Amino acid sequence: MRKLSIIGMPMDLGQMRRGVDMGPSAIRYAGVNERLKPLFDEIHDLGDIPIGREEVVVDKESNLRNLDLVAEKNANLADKVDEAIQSGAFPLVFGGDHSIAIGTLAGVSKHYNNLGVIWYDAHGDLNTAETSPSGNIHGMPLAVSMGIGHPALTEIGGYAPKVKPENIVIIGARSLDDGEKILIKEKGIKVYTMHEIDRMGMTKVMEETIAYLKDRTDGVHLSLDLDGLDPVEAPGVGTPVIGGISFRESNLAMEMLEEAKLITSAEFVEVNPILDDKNKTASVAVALMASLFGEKLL
Ligand code: B3U
Ligand code: MN
Ligand code: MN
Repeated sequence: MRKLSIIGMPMDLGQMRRGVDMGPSAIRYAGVNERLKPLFDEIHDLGDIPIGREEVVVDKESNLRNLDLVAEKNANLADKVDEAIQSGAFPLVFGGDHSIAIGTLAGVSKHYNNLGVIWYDAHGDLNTAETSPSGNIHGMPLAVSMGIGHPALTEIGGYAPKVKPENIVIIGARSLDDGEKILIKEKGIKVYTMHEIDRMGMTKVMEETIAYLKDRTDGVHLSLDLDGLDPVEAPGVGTPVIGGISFRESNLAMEMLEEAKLITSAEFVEVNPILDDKNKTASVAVALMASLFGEKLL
């Protein structure tokens, strides 16, 4: 039986642009439940994790904006994701800014010995308090999940790391900070920047990604930041970067992942309806989910 659990994470504390907390609503408004319904035996929408409207706190000393709240809320998300998996469902999380991947991965990874991660993003999200230009935790979740960062974040779920560097594939990168580039080289993380996507084409990129992860992992989490796509097609994101992946390439990527039966959990993040054009970005997210879960053109 194919069962899906949807969890909304209306988190905007990992960055400074408000409105991304409305991402889960925007995705639901774009018709996600109806669109995915024919693709599952059962869909349980578990609603949203409560976040609250506390004022933004900048801890100048740690360079980690809203550390305590981001940690607390992600621990709640981790529990919810863990429960969903225990119930036999595929967990699908709607963001929210990308700091929520810290909680999603904390909930997912305990169910696998060798979790793989596909990080579909314009950014590396590999900063630490020391390397971050912004202090925004949404620029750090991949480093945190490797066990690099503040213990309040790396230890969520009571264990670290959640993922090994050699089990990570980053796709779509085109805005990497200096510290992130160093970490990528140091840890040997596999990265397909826009350069490789342009040169090789998305088909080859996905064939290689699938072959690479299939051998070495026992489950693969897809963490899809909508800013991985080009801002022309996905304008409703907080930090758009020109020269991104097209919708067609992204849709193909989702179809290839579906064919490979590789993905065991997923999240779609950074949808900000305040910055969007008639909910276009949420609709793109829903279309990509449909392809990921097996909707066919014919
Ligand atoms: N790398 C920059 C910018 C950034 C990261 N993730 C997003 N933006 N969405 C930072 O602040 O860490
Ligand atoms: Mn991101
Ligand atoms: Mn990004």
